[in-house]
This record gives sequence, C-alpha cells and structure tokens, in this order.
Amino acid sequence: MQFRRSLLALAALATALGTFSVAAPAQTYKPEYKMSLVLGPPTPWGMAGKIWADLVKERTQGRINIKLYPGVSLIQGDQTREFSALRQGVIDMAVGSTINWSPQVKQLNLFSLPFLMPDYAAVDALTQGEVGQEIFAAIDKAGVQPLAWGENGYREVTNSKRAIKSPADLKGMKIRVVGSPIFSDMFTAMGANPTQMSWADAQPALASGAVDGQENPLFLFTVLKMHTVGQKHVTTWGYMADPLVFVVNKEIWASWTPADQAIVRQAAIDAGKEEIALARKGLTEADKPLLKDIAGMGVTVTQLSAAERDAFVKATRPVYTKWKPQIGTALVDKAEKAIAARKQ
Ligand code: X2X
Repeated sequence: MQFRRSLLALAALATALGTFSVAAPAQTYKPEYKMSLVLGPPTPWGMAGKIWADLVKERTQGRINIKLYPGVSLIQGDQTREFSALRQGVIDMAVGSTINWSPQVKQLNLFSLPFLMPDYAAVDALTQGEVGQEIFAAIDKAGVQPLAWGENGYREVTNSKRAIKSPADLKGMKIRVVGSPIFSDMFTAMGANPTQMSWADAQPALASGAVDGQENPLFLFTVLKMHTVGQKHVTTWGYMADPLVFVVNKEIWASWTPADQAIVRQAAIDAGKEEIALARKGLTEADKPLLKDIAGMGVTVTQLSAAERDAFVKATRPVYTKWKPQIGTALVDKAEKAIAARKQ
C-alpha cells in the first residue's frame, strides 16, 4: 500500500515536471539579469536602463527580470573594462557609452572626433543611418549583441578657475578625462593638463580640488550640483557627444526565445527614443532653459561665438587627423558625408 502510494506520487510528479518543461521554455532563464550602467536614475542614462528593464518585465510578463547596477558596480567602477566584462558574461546586459567601450571597439572613437558633429541633427545622421549600422556590426563582431541607440550627450567643459573662451584659458588646467586615449590627446592639444580617471574617482577629485575641471553633459552638472564642489564656470563648446548603446551578452541573447529577443530589442528601441528626448530636454528649446538653471546657481555660462569656437577646432585638428585612420578612414569619410547631407 505504502509502496503503491509512493509510485503514484512519483508518477504525478513526473507528469507535473513533464508538463512544466513543455509549457515553460523559460525554465532555463535566469531568475535575474544584471544590467550595468555608469550613471543611475534620475540621470537620462540611468532612466534609459530603468525604462528598458521595466518595459521588458512588463512585456515578458516577468519572464525576463532585470536588475540595475549603476556605478558600473559589477566591475568595481572600472568603466573602461565594461565591454570586456560584457563579452565574458560578468555583465548580462548594459546601456553603455561609446567612450567607455572605445578601447575595445576602435570604431566607437568616431563620436569622440573633436567637432565632427555640430548639432543633434548630425548625431542622428550618424546613429540612425548607415554609419550606425556599421558601428553595430563592429560591436557585434567584437562579441556583444547591439540593439538600440540612446544618448549621454554633448560634453561641455566646466572648471573652478576661470571662464574658458580660448585654448589659452585652458593652459595648464588640470582636467579630469575618461580613460580613453583620444581625450588625453584632445586636451593636451588644447594646452590643458588632462588626468585620466574613472567617474567614481572623478567626483572626490573635483570635491578636493585635485583636478580643476571636467567635461560631461550638463544634466550631470545639475543632478550632482557641481557648483557645490567649486565648478563655477561652464563653457558650451559642443565639441563631441557620446551616444549610448543598449546591448546584451551573446550567450544570454542566444538563451532567449526568438519571441523574447524581439520583445527585448523593441523595448530597447522604445526606451532609447524616450531617453534621447530626456537627454536633450532643456537644451533643444530656443532659450535653453538648462543653461538658465545653471546660471541661476551662480555659475558663469560661456557660449562661444563662431570665431571663438573655431580656435578650438583648429587646436584639435591634428588630433582629428591622427585618429581618422585609427578609426577607419572609410568610416569617417562616410560619417562626414552623412553629416554634410543631414536634414536640419
Ligand atoms: O565618466 C564619464 O565622464 C561618464 C559618466 O560620462 C562616462 O561614463 C562616459
């Protein structure tokens, strides 16, 4: 009797398991996927990750559950190692900056070429066109699945010393730059004294005065209240903008059903569109309210005249020329043509 009951129970269990394996291919899915970000919410970058994760959870009825790891905490804040960690599976997915991944994918330096993209229409002409597709092919070839574009934004220079109107004003100034060689080249060419460090190290360095200045999109200035760490001068020179890319580790990508892959991709595209609008908020309106907010914090905001800007273009031209073949002459030519033909 006892034996018979156990047998019945076993049979019931087998049936239950069998049914489960047929009905739920999601059984091989991880309970949680780790998404790496440098900046968390409420920055636009952080919102990109949050919007993407929320859309995926909702549209997969929770089959794909994503947790955000801002501050690149999965790799101890070492943002230029993020791409390698994605490839190796230390990170499952990310919304990352082209700057941070450029040591591993040299084509990503395209967006860092000084004064290549004069306006947002130029950024869109690259990311939304053939150039963007070529860059995605390069990311794919480097071992990570690209899905959609987002935006960190135009990087404006801030400092504690003086208003920067010409390269001479930058002379000897200690500027924190990201650990990407083209940035050291650019700031050296302009006469500054660039110091490479991660974003995690940059914040205390600004606060202690170990560095005089930094460059980043202006929403970061307001979110972090950088005027409280002595950053009293902002110059809007629009020398480059870093797009963000939504990506997934390739093994993780392959473990999902085609239907779920389609959901994750579409959610990334939707989140990217929404985030790009957030990243441009306050900067695309005629009166640029974000600049007014910053001036309202007692900060000098310097907007360059065409002639003043030109002096920076000239000073950094040798860097452009040096990096063009390293990025790929054909790709840069194509980018220049796409920008010249852009709709304004
Ligand atoms: O480190 C930076 O400056 C930041 C936050 O903008 C990037 O990760 C590229």
